[in-house]
Amino acid sequence: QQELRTQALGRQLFLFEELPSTNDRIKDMARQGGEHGTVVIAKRQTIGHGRMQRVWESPDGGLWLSLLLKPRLSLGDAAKLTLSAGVALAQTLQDLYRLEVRIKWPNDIVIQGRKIAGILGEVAGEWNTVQTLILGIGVNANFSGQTLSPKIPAITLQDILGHEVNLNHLTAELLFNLEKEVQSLEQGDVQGLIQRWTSFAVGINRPVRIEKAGISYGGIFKGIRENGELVLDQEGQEITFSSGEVSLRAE
Ligand code: BT5
Repeated sequence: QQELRTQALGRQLFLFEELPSTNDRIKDMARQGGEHGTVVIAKRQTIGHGRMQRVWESPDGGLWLSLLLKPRLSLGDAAKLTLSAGVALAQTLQDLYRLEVRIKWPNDIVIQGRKIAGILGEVAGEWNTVQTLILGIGVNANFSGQTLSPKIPAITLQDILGHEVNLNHLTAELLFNLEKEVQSLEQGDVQGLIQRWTSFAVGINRPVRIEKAGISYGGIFKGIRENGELVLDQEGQEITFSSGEVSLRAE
């Protein structure tokens, strides 16, 4: 906490040896009126969540963090905070470790084509009353990717760098960059966010394939709309996809 350079994010920080899921714990805190910027970190999670009931494997050595945000944003804009988290995380990994980081739509953080981190945005409570957003961020840091299930195409910072990283420092920089992104969105700079996101995107302006419900769509990945939808150009026809049960593959 001494390393923090933020105003709000991480000023309330709770560290646990083990939790089922940091997202679940911070949702409880949200219900009990937790403050904007509260952070929960666990050294390991026993049932880490991915999107759509998927499992996020969370052994010792990773950064498993959840954040409670009460941003001054409309519901629609608040949903963009998962994009902000992707940008902040990609920028942090690039700056700290000089790595070439990419974001694979909708929100996988990949290095050398393999997933190094994931983001899970959730809404806590009623949007109409208190707008509370939960951001869960998982970074494969100080463990070997071989500890994960063999079928998962993952990579870790330790695999790439050959040594462990300082998790406190990583956390402080991530929260600093994320706070900047939250503030820029609060100031209405959606275009800036889209631009930064696009600069990290896998397959932008290139042929990609989108798999959705067993159907494959080929086309040029033109970018994302303000609402985060992906725009595919199929021979002059634009089609859009929302995240969900959709996956993207660069050709
Ligand atoms: C995500 O889901 O990528 C969101 C992951 C969010 C994890 C954080 S950790 C702190 C907080 N607390 C939680 O409980 N969750 C958040 P999704 O896009 O659905 O990706 C899930 C898929 O990634 C799984 O189905 C696996 O194939 C793969 N996977 C699981 N564990 C992984 C890991 N450690 N590294 C890379 N890939 C993994």
